[in-house]
Formats: sequence, structure tokens, C-alpha cells
Amino acid sequence: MRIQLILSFVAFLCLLTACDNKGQQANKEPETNKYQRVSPDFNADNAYNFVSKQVNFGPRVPNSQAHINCGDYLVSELKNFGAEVIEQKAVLTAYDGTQLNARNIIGSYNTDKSTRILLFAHWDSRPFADQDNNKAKRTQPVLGANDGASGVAVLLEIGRVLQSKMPEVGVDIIFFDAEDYGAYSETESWCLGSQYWAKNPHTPDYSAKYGILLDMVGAKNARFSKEEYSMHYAPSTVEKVWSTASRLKYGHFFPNAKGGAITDDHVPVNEVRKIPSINIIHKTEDESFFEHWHTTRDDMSNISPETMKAVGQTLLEVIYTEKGE
Ligand code: AHN
Ligand code: ZN
Repeated sequence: MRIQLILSFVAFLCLLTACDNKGQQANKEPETNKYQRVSPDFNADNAYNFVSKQVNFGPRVPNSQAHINCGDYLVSELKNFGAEVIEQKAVLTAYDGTQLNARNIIGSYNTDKSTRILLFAHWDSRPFADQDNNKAKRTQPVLGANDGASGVAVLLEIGRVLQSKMPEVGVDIIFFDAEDYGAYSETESWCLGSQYWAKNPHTPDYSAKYGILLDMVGAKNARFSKEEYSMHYAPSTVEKVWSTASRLKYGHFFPNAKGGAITDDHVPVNEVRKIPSINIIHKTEDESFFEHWHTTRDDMSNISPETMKAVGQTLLEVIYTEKGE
């Protein structure tokens, strides 16, 4: 008798919850007030593998064999993803007089479109880990999993997506060389590849509606603040990218916070080529770069597919919501 009572009570409870679920289902808002993404999926595992592939060549320091091998790989990958590829080779003089055999690698999509978006990152890695805690390691080269390879990896995955479905606009991807061979006291010594390209674009009078630089976009819990040159030269692009990230629920990576000015590849693109360009770069709340910046610990252990997904999907959404001509 008692068992029966309990059983019927349990049955009664089940009925109640079933009714309740049904009620919730019926009351559920139609998904209309939820933002519907228009861009194809950015595959974060692919992006992760593109970082690993670059890092496995070793440090991509100009004039090294690893640098040549990785450059060849990037050219073949862009071609594989359907881009029209132009290689721009130049001998550039570093601050210490070293002649760098540099190579800017450019991959273009929808070349007949006049409305163009420029996406860029540097692909070289720093010759000295001068920020390493261990003094003995400061003359060693940097692997640059985050500082270099992460931005390139996000752009390779974007190239793969572009091939699968063309957006309305044209897109140019540039992997700049010789960004990281600089001396901290000499502003001009950084960004040699982008400085060269800004004065000698791959097509005469090349321009774009706006440019987006990716720098250190692969670390766990990355934080991208609104960098000062970006806000000065391209505030509407900053707004577009940050609001798109927020709509896609990636707002925690893109806080509404100002960051200081950074000498980086977007500076010559803004100042010489006059393309309004922003820098998506990892900066902590206390204004320092990502933890292992310019150390021997900038390796695969820092790399997070979640961070690259947030950056890559946001960029794809920006690209696929852009109207072309
Ligand atoms: C300077 O430290 C002068 N510029 C930062 C640009 C940079 C170096 N990004 C990655 N590595
Ligand atoms: Zn660097």
C-alpha cells in the first residue's frame, strides 16, 4: 500500500514536470531576437594546426632555413586555398646593419571587386628572446607561436573559408616579413616588411576600405583593448569589429577599454598607404603584452583554439556582412 502510494506520487510528479516542460516549450520566444550569424563556420582546430605547422619549422628568423621553408609553406597553403598569390622579395637593412632577405606574401580573393578589405599579420619571429627571465636564454630566437604564427593561422583559416563561399567584397591577406627584428629604442627599426610594402604596394596604387592587423591573437584568455593608433585612424572599424564580437558573444575577449599606442604593422599602412587600419593585439589591463612575449616560452602550450575562434569568427562575420561593388 505504501509502495503504491509512493509510486503514484512519483507518477504525479513526473506528470507535473512533463506539463511544466511543455509549458516552457510553448512559452519559449521564437529565436527572432537572437542574432543570427551569416558567416560560414571558422574551424578553430584547423587554425590550431596552422600554428603548429609554422612552429614546427623552428624560429622563422629572416636568413634562416626555417624562414625559407615556412615562407614556401605559406605560399603553397594560400594557393591551395584558392588565393591569387604574389610574393614580394626585398633585401631590408636591420638596425644592426644585417641585410635581411625578406618576403612579403600576399593572397588575394575576388580580384575583380573594387571594394576590398585588407587583413594582415607578420609571419617572421624574433631573433632574440630578450624578455626571457633566464638571462642565458636572451640571445636565443623566439618560437613565436603567439607572436607571429597565431595571426597567420587565423588568416589561413579565413582563406580556406573564403574559397568555400565568396563574400561580396574582395579580400587581400598579407603576411608581412621582418616585423620583429627591431630595437626597442628605435621605432623605425620594427615593421620593415610593412614599411617596404606601404611604399611599394604589390599592385600600383593599391587601396582598401580598411585594414585589420592581427598580432598575438592565440593565447588563452586573451584580451584585446582598443589600441590608440587604431582609434585615431580607424575608429569606425574598431567599432565595427568590437560590436560584431559582442553580437557573437565574444565580448569578453573584446572589452570596451582603451589601450596605449603600439608601433606595429598597421602604422605604415595607415600613415604611408593611408588605409584606415586597426590592430587587434593582446594587451593586459596593466598595459603589458601577453605573458610570454619575446621569451623562449612563446610556444604551443599558450595556444587556445577558443581565442582563435573568437577572433576568426568575428572577422568572418565582418567580411560576410560587408556590401561589395
Ligand atoms: C614594440 O615593441 C616596439 N612593438 C610591438 C610590436 C610587436 C612586436 N608585436 C609583436 N612583436
Ligand atoms: Zn614580437
